Amino acid sequence: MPGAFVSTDRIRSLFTEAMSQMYRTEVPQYGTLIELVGEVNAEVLAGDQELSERLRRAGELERIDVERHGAIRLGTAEELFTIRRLFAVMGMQSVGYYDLSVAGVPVHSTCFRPIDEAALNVNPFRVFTSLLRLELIEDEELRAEAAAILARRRIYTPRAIALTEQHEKAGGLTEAEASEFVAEALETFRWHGEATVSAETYKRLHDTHRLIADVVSFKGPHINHLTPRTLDIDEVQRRMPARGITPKAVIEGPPRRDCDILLRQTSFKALEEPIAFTGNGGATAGTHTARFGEIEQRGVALTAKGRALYDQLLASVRGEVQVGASGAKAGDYVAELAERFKALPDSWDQMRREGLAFFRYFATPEGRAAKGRLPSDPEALIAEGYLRFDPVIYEDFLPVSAAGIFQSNLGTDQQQNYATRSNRAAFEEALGAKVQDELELYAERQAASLEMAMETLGLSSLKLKTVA
Ligand code: OOG
Ligand code: NI
Repeated sequence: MPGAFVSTDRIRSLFTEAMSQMYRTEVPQYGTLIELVGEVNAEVLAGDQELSERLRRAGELERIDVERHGAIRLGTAEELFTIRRLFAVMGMQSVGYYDLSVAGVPVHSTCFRPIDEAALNVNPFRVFTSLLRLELIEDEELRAEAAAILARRRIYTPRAIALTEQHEKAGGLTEAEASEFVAEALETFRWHGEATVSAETYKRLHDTHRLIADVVSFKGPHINHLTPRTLDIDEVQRRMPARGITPKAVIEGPPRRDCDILLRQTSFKALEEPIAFTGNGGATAGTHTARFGEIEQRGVALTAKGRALYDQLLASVRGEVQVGASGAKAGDYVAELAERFKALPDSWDQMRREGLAFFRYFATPEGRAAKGRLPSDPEALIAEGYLRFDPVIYEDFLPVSAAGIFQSNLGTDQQQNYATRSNRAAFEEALGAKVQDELELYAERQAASLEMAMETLGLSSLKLKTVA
């Protein structure tokens, strides 16, 4: 039907595909990584019937192959405001606030991603989006200069903005508009080998913080990595060297477990890319490192209680064993992590009973068949196989892990402590919206699944203790 709107899910899928293709030509190692992850995922699924079944039930099996996250770093409030509108065209909203200044990185960030389960299962594309905090630069002159440089650039094409406005006004885009939008929006994420500054300015920015040079010196916020989701991160990491990829020393996040929690990630070093700096007598050549590779493995989303335990356990390990820049003590760290995390139960049912993680409930065929003569105790429903539950996958990021990823790709010599802390209000003002609370989103999905399951069983008034 000509003139009909396409879904935001479709626009997001088209965009992810276009981005993936662009990144594959820009960073050849990304193609190698995708192959490796695909190979390991296929092996894991073939060897683990229970996992394949669980992913199929959750509607996640199809999304694994297209599942990616990326990251960009923006320079100004206006850029952040506009990216929110642009991502909305693709059905992505801002979830979570991450303050990275505590880890010596002068940015604060959010995750843009789809919210509802159906949209997540079509394509869960997420973008870790950071905003530079110029106010954390101490040198006043340099701060003013960086602000002036950023004020001059236009990172969105006029057509991308026009189509975003069209989407806002009309409530959607047609197929033709959508494909034009995808091509135009992609321009913002493209790599530019020409800097907008001289080699001398770049050096001053770089000496203050490598990240500042990366944000300020270029025409746009090049996508700096695109991460596939693996079902066995340890195995992919093990096979990386044979493919010419050298990962960082330790995997960020929780240890390997039977019941995966949250998010485990590892990255490999940025490319050193040739850059042309501006100059009076013509361009001068130099190099810049911005882009890197990363893999992730996702587990169950934790409740506030589970998350507090995770944060506490992780902090205790990090307080005990510091992994050196060249990976010294990595073995001790991994051993200590595994040991301390024994305090967090490694069974879905125990995590559920203790209210540590979120689950999706569903009525079983046995439950439907026994409708009318079911036990009234919800735990009995579970024990007798009438009601089942599966983990709700964590769809977000982890600030401590993100700081580790930032640091390893910027060089570990740059630890700094900024006096100013978290400034969520300023971030939301720049964004032009509130960031959504991820815990609320998970809790809503859990509650909705339980309500539906109970209704199916004809027991809609009952609630599980751990869920209430
Ligand atoms: C983002 C680093 C964080 C993750 O997956 O936690 C990140 C960046 O380097 O811009 O990608
Ligand atoms: Ni990442």
